[in-house]
Amino acid sequence: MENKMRIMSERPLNAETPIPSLRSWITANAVFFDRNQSEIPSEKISLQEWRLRIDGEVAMPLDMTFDQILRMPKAIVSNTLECSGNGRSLLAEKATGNPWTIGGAGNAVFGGVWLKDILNRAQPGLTTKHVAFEGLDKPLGSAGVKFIRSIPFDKAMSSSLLAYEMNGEPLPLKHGYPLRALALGWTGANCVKWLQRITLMDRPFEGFFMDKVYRVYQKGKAPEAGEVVTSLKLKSIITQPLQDEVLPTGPVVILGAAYGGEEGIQAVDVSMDGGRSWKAAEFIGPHETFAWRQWQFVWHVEKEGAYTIMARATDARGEQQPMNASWNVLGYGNNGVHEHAITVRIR
Ligand SMILES: Nc1nc2c(c(=O)[nH]1)N[C@H]1C(S)=C(S)[C@@H](COP(=O)(O)O)O[C@H]1N2
Ligand SMILES: [Mo]
Repeated sequence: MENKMRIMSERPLNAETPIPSLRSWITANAVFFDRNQSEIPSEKISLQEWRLRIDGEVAMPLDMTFDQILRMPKAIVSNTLECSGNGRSLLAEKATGNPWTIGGAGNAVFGGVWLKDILNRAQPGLTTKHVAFEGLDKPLGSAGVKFIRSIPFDKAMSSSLLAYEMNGEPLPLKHGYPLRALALGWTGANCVKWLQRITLMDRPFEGFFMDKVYRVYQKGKAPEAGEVVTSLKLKSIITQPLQDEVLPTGPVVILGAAYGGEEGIQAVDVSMDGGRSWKAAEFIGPHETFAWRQWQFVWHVEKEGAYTIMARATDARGEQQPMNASWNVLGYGNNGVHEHAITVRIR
């Protein structure tokens, strides 16, 4: 299989990571998935000109230079980023949006500063409830709506990062150079790229990207009334073998990754018989709070035939990944075991 990005649209650029590249704990920048609502800036903004504006419900509005941010205490955090719509094309019932399979997710080591350190400098007011992020990407289409998203103040103060480094390199242009927000463990939509302004608010930001999308709702219902997507849902993916692969009898090494956003992963079980029996997979590689856990299972198979392989994650609270995803109009958060099963042929 060719190890190339699967491009779903060029303008805006939406592309998923090839499955073999999901087999390492770190997803390389060159193949990290791309998800954009707008036009990626055509060239890197000059760091001399760049400013980060912090305003709204603050005693001390700020215009920070890049150099000031670099001189603040540094944080290095691994985080699995996933697009809310990842897995959408694997749903049994169609849903509108980019046809992601499993490559709308990746894990990276980000370097930057804690958002709380920046917000504290601006002295948040007591009425602050939400923190809105605005990027410098240009809207596409006639509506011309900017991608602005807000997250609860608690999340901003407890576990959010402003990243300028990704996997040991300056944040690549496509991924938000020079600075992006990361609500750790939350879906990509909460992680605004090309950050230029942070506004503290006494309520959630209102706008298309807050009210009409990134909400979980059913047919005939108003998007606004649906729940906003936040933490990644508990999920496991199988990265080896690939769907429909033909393999010889003998040991088959099954590889995968499991993640649960803010919840740690405790176990992954695999089934080769349609979910009748389950066996524990073994974790391999690093174990960090907001990062996925890589796992493997060595399957000794002697009998030829077609097999369905399933993986099911259990989080630190003992909650299990659902056997079937709960469907919604925009197809967000597909974490069904069945939806992510693969079939292989042994001969
Ligand atoms: N400024 C800006 N930030 C953005 C977006 C965008 O279109 N513009 N897309 C969001 C969505 S929906 C996702 S899934 C992630 C994708 O991040 P990546 O392209 O670095 O993988 O960025 C988020 N941040
Ligand atoms: Mo997304």
